[in-house]
Order: sequence, then structure tokens, then C-alpha cells
Amino acid sequence: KPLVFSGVQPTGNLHLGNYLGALQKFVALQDSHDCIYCVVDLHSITAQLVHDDLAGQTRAITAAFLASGIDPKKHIVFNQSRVPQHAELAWVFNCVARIGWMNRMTQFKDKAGKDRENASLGLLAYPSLMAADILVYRATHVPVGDDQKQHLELTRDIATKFNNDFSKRIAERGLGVEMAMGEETVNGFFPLTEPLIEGPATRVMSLRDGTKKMSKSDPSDLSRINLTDDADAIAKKIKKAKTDPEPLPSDVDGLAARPEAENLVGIYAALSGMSRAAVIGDFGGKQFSVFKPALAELAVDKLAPISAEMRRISADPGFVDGVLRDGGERAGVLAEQTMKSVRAIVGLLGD
Ligand code: AQP
Repeated sequence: KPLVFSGVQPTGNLHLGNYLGALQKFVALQDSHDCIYCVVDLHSITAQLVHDDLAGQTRAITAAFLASGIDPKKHIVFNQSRVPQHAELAWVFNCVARIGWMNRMTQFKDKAGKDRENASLGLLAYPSLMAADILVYRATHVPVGDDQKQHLELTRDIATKFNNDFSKRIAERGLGVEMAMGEETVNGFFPLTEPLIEGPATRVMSLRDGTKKMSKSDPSDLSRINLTDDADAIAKKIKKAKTDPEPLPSDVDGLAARPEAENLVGIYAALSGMSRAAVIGDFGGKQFSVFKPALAELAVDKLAPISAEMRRISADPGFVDGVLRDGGERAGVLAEQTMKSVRAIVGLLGD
């Protein structure tokens, strides 16, 4: 089976973008793949070092994973810092990757803002740790939202450079696997991981501005639907969502220059499992005063059971900690296998 890895930062309330771009896909991949899902706590200290309750946030994201339907017995759920091999491989990757590659990352530019010299070194190296998260399991597929596409391209660049720089040693030790790279077949240690970014809601936009991504850090709570919002809050936020004055178009191409309408139709499609075209088939030509209540009802139907289950699971932190401990032990065994080979390839002396 192909191996899936993905992570979510414990930096605040999960929102509908995180759910549709990531969690819903995590759940869907469980039958066809072996999956490793990680709460990436080391990533969360890159932008802000001191958190009020990082441990509590880590448990809350774990509860969201489980409440969404991830099975921690069949798959692996853990928090990143429990498996020190992530940080160890990230160091090697810091020496593989070039500063120029990191400086070009749009997420770094956005998060560092104007005062780049004052951003943490960890924020600059964020994609290197992300590459290590994925490649320490030699994962082949990574389900993510569209905003992470550039980081996954960089993960492939790091894997390619490592494979090339150490090609002789990889071959001498018989540690390479045959991989197709364009027309060529190469022998490399790390796979060239494929992003899984598909479906109608790969980039859920803010409810207040259809050109900005829905985000945990947006100061306006009205811009996002949190997984913990109750039915009234969800209905209110959808009712207040920005739209243009026109009714919905009668075919899907008519959404092209209408970002807010396109976003709401995409959300409906992703929540219902329908295509955008099918949603337009049902609501084309109708006013938002008809569409918005239907969307609110659908969102409440889908999200209310998840948020109730999150509350139930969160009431037992001992259980959540047990899941993370068990997942960490299993992940650690896999990560150590990779690191043994990496240490040998690089020439780091160990046992
Ligand atoms: N708006 C979004 N639409 C679709 N997918 C999204 N993701 C995030 N926002 C959207 C996906 O959620 C996963 C986990 O993200 P993360 O924990 O790395 O957090 P993030 O991307 O930093 O989330 P935010 O809300 O965007 O936080 P801030 O405000 O800090 O920038 C990833 O797969 C991501 O693609």
C-alpha cells in the first residue's frame, strides 16, 4: 500500500478550511493507504515561541483527528516532538537545502512580514522540517490544502538533491529504490512525494473576503467557521458571509469571476460530496437568500457531530495521551529504520 503522511499544527481552533483541505481527506484515504497523521507541535513554535497551552492544543487537534473518523489503531496518530528523528533528519536537510530555496517560500514571506531579519530561523527552515516529517517515513503521498503545494515541491527538491549528492553511497549500500523521474528512471533513497490536492475545496477562502484564504490567524472570527462553532454561530457566519448581489449563475463557468460565490459553492460541494456542477444544477439562478440557509443546514449537519465527538474525547485527556504515546512508539520504530540508513549514507558514526 502507498504510504500517506500529513500534519496539522496545534496553533488554534481548526476551521472549515483545515477540515475540507486536510482532515476530510485524511479520513477518506484510510481504506486505501497506510496513514501517518501527526500533530506538528515543533512547527507551531516557529512563528510564535511561547504558547499559553501547547499541550492542550496538541490534545485538541488529536481529538479533532479522532472525532473526524481517523482510526488510531489501524493507522498512526502522534505528536511530532515525541519522535526526535524528525528533528534529526531536518538538520541533515538544513544542510541539503539552500538558503535561496527557503527565501523564496511564499508562506515564509507572508508570515515573516516586512521585518524578515527578525523572523525566527525556525520559520525560515519550516519547509525543511516538513520535508523531514514526510521523508523520515519515506511517505509517497501527502494530502494537503493548496497553500502547501510550494512546500511539497521543495520536499521533492530536497529528496532529489539528497539522492543525487549521495547517489554513489546509496548505490554502494544497496539502499536505493528505482523511481520514475520524467523520462528517466533514477535510483534514489528518498521517494519524490506526490501531493494530494484535489476536490472542490482545496483552498477555502475567508467568508469576509473571497480573495483571502480562510485562516486561523485572521483577526475576524466571522471570516471562518471553527469546528467548535455551534449551530447558531455557523448559521450567523454563513448569513453574514460576503457575496455579490447577483443570483447564482446557471452554469459552473459563471462562477469564474465571482470569488465569494465560487467559495460558497465549493464549500457546499465538498461538504455534500457533490461536484460544483451538480450544486449549480440544484441552485443555479437562485438567490443567496435561498442558498445560504441550505448551506448552513448542511454545514451544521456535517460539523455538529464532529464537534460533539471532539468534546466527548477531550473530556478524557488520559485517553488522548495514550493514543499519542502508542502512535509515537510505532512511528518511532519506522523513523529509526530510515535514520539508520541516513546516518550510514551521510557517514555519521553510530552503532
Ligand atoms: N483555507 C484553507 N483551505 C484548504 N486547506 C487549508 N489548510 C489550511 N487552510 C486551508 C490546510 O490545513 C492543513 C493544516 O494546516 P496547518 O496546521 O499547517 O495550518 P495553516 O496552514 O497554517 O492553517 P491556517 O489556518 O492557514 O493558519 P495560519 O492562520 O497560521 O496561516 C494543511 O494541509 C493546510 O494546507
